[in-house]
Amino acid sequence: MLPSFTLPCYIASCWRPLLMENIKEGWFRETCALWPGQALSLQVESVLYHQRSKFQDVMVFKSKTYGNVLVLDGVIQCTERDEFSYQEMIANLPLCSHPNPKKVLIIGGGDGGVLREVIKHRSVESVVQCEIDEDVINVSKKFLPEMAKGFFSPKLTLNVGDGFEFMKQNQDAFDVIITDSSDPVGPAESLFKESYYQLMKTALRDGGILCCQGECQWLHLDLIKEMRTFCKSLFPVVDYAYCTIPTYPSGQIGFMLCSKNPETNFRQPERQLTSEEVESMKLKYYNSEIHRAAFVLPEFARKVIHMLPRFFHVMFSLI
Ligand code: SPD
Repeated sequence: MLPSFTLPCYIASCWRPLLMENIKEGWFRETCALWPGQALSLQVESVLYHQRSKFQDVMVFKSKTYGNVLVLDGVIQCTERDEFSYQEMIANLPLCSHPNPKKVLIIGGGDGGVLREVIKHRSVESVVQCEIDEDVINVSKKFLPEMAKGFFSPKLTLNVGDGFEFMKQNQDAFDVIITDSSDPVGPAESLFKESYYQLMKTALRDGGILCCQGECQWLHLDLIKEMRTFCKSLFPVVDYAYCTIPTYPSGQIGFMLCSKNPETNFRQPERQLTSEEVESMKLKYYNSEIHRAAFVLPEFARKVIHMLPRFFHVMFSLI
């Protein structure tokens, strides 16, 4: 869940006390500076695990109606009931937009859900996953076994360590890179910056595609717009999609998609899944129709996200 370059800054975090104040009277409440004035609550049946890892506060609780819930530094990362929407979309939007994805890199994603979706694709021959926090992987194997089952796949090379360093040493190597990160507060902040996208660009092969956690239209429009602007300066094709998910802030989350292939049209999946494939891959959210629909943004967001910055208008008017 964390970018691994943060190692030195996060050594200190293991001496912090466990976060206790977010469960009161049998309810977990998720608050964060990134969604001020609002909070999601889930009723807790029991806390199954709560420890500080080397990097963060890691908790799993059994909820009354959402199954087991993984929480990192007080923020919900996934629940057994609704995780499939995010994991299926962040994996299938890029994989079905690529004509023949063989080598995939996953950065973060320590619960294993994205990996589970990626290895369902027959064309995918190998997956490297870089996750810095081994405790998250182990906790998921124990308490979120349906998500973590991909960790036993022969296609996987698991790298517990620095995703940034890994990419620096593996250039021109991947068809698809997926960044399944936590939110851009603290350690994961760098994963929402231009320098990180630049690094992914060099780690991608020609024609490669990336897909990253892209936060929420209801909460982070300025950030999304800023990201889209720098992505446009790096890649010929950039687009933004989203899915609904009850336990993420404001009930939805987005995805930033970039392609090195100028012919890519993210809105029309390059490989359409038949209903038999959707069935055999046990998909519960993704299908080719929702792929296309995911790029249709509500007007308030479309205006901001797809509006080109002023200098683009000036440049076009000069041509
Ligand atoms: N606001 C929480 C965003 C978390 C995104 N990553 C979740 C990891 C699930 N594999």
